[in-house]
Amino acid sequence: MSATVVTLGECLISLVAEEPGPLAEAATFERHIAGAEANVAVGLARLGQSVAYIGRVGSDGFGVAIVRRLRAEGVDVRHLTVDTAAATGLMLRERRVLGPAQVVYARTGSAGSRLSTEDIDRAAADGLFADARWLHLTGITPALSGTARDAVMRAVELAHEAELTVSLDVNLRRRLWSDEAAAPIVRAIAQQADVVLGSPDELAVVTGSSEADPGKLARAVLGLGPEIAVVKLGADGALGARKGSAPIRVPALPVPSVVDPVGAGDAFSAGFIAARLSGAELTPALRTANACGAAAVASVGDLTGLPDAVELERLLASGGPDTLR
Ligand code: KDG
Repeated sequence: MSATVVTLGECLISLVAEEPGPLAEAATFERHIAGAEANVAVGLARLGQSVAYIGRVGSDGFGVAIVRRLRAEGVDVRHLTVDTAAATGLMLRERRVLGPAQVVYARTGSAGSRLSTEDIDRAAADGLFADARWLHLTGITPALSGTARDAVMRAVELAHEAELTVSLDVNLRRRLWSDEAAAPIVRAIAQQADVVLGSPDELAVVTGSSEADPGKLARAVLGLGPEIAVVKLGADGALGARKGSAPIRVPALPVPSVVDPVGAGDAFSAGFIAARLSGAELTPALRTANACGAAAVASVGDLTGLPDAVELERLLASGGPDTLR
């Protein structure tokens, strides 16, 4: 069994406050599966792409829950290893109707952060890279530890050898590292990627630019080497730029009520990658990405709202009746 997309990172258990409001008052939490690359993997699997996930979880109930869930979603977890020397990473977060939601991590020294080049080499020896078409990375994994950073760089090397398309979703996590620490590392990955996605503030860090204009930021990204730059603009949609052509702006799918914004960027990336793998040009790929992002924010939890192909088709065709009966 071979996978079209390979991704790697830390999959976490996310405890999400049941009620919106400040973390200090949150007394009951729902358990969800999270982790940017795992979210993308599930998003891709739901859209019918075959995808393999490389990582580590602890030898605990949370690790078991992660492996079971990813497997149930159709993700190839043969290289999601159980590490008996560390615990599964945790993330706790409040839900806010107003203002940004606070996140607390308990992931220092976690099993996921112990990802290393050995994990990547083992997966490669099993043919994972040779058989794939796409490698997806985020800027979270290199922030986890030195060994995780080396693992990312090794994966890039192997992807180039196997001629895979490499995408990087910048995903700066300021609770894990500062922009100053992140900049040279994410820039080095971006320079070796074919597709770079990020919000304007993230792309400004990667490029070292003080531009606020998305089109100019995208051009600055292309100047680092990638073929495609995608600026995620949330409720304002997305801008895509390709070397040698004018940038394209695609509006978002309106979401009347954002229930939980976390995971929207990963859903966006999954939609974009799935569309490109199916041969879509930049504009329809951005439209698909926007629709997936919109679907994600309409339910609680990172994975919950990720659409399958049928739901995606409905969303893209929306404008029709609001009830299907
Ligand atoms: O994009 C959503 C992620 O932020 C979340 O799932 C957890 O990967 C995560 C992280 O490191 O913040």
